[in-house]
Amino acid sequence: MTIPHLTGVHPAWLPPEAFVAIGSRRTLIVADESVPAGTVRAEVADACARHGGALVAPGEAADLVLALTSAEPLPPAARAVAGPELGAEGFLLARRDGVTVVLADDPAGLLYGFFEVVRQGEAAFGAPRPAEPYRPALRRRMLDHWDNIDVHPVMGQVERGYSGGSIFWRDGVLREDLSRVRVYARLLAATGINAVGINNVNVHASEARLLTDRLAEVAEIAAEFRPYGIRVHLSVNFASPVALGGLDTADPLDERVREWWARTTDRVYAAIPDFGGFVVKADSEGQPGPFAYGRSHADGANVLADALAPHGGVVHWRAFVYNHRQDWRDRSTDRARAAHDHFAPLDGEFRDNAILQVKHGPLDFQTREPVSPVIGAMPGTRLAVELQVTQEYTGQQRHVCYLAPMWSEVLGFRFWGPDGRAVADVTTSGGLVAVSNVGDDPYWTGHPLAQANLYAFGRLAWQPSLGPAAILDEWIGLTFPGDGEALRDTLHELMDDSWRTYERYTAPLGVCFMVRPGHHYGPDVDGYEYTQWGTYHFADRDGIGVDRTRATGTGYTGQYPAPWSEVYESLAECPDELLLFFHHVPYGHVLHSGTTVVQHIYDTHFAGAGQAAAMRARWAELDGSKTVGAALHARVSELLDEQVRSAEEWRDQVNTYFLRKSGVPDVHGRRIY
Ligand code: GCW
Repeated sequence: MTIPHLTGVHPAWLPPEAFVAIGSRRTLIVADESVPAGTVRAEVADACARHGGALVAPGEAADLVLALTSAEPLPPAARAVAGPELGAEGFLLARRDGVTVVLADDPAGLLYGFFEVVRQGEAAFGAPRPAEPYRPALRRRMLDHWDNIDVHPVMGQVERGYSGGSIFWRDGVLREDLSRVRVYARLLAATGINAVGINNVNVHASEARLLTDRLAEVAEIAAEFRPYGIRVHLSVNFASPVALGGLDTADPLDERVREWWARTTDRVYAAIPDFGGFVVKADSEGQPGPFAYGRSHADGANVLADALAPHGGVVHWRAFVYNHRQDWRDRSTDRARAAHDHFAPLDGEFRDNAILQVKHGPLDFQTREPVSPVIGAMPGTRLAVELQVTQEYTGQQRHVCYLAPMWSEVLGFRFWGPDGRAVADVTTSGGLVAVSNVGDDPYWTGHPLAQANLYAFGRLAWQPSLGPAAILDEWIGLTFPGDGEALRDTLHELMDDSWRTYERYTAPLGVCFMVRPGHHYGPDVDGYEYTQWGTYHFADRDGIGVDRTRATGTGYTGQYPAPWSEVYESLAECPDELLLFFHHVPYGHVLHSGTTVVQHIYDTHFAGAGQAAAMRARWAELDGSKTVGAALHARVSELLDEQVRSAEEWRDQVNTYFLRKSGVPDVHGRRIY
């Protein structure tokens, strides 16, 4: 195998410099050629060819030893550190007697150990250090693409994609040259990702056929991911037995339907023996599902799980099920309740190889939501948390918005109080999934700085306890090697707090939405207020917010265990940043911060837009040609212009709206329209 190097595409966090430390050393690899151990050998050979090092034979002196514990004989440097069991993806990293050792039980562990040495660079060849085991905290670390084969008339080719077209398909067919997919796989493996869903969960007609007569395309894509230890998943349409199989029903309890799924899945595995499994969006926003047959979502998921089980596959079944045809006049229906209402009663009914994939918040990837109560309510179910790396509601890759701080909060949330388990502990077997932000853009992610979100997602899925600033630091060091402290400081200043900055100039205090309907970019305070989507803020002349209490509201707070059921229920205890998610309050309500709700809205919107302007000014001070490159610098500058414009638009619309509604003037007398 050869390592592909693309021209005209940004190398992201794997530029040639990232391989200098390894490529300039003598490296001994003691492993067979099985996948992905063979990849490690090819990687080292490629790095050595560029940087003057060499792959050496057993018995020769080496600076770096990469070995599988099963190798015989194990080189002395490796034998000296061997010990603990490392598991399928774990590895051990040590340095003694001038030799750096990576030891793994399994080829995948060797691959991750190799990329850990890449990440550490020279530091991996410094002072001696005892053997340290590395193991992923979460078993499944997955990216879902919302790619279509065809260009959808409204959504484009990639639904909620802000980085151009699909890297898989073009003009209705699989791309002839898939080397970019291979490079993508390499980037993902370097962050620890081990699964990818390749097509949109809204499965349209052409894409549905990937399961059957277009399966060869999936096999080709899987072949590009395989060398990097990534298994491919397919989003499938629940009604496939009807649409593709010619049956008159997709009832999951109908024997013919079960047989159809089993047979069809057998064929998939005949073509792709390491196929990962299915992803399903059912009974959601118009997608078909088991409700049509009076069956539960456990019935629906289990028929697919049973078809996959003999092959070791899993089904990711999404919990994003709610009534998207709600009447806005109906105050008793609360969309936030829906996933818990539907799924919590089914706990324990899902097969072991069915994973319930739950959006991190109860609504829809908003800038600020509480953690979905479903995650704390299903101890007998394998749960995966779903995040959006693609920035649908967080600036659409036109705004700088580094999302790792939000994700860390989610993963660290403790449903049962400070001594209870965190979200990351509840999801170890199900894992972490995110919607990818990648397209055929030369920078991969539209906004070059949005690469950091993709990188951070993988790293957090591997080790949720990593700090967002530390991850950003890694990303900066790898992506912009040798650019020094000034660039590092600038990027931290721009990015560390950018999620909170975005929050400041958009929807306040956890009230959510206020975006333009349809494309979801930019402000429209009442855009969704009188629609069917169940996303309301209820602002009137006296106050704002959604009463989700048990006492007087929708009862949503009761979906949390104590202490949160009490904390969120209580106006006095509810955290400021989520106040309007849980309570309807007068504009004069005083927050813990000491200001009133309406004054908080004015203050944060002026501050947020001001911070966006400060980010632009900071970036302008940077000499692009001497640091990140002139082209990247120019692209970010242009995007920052748009971010500043958009932040001002948000500020002025939101502030004007609330001044007009409430009649309460800004105590600082700033300009509101
Ligand atoms: O956030 C919403 C998006 C839809 C998406 C849906 C989902 C794929 O606006 O575009 O559909 O969520 O997660 O299924």
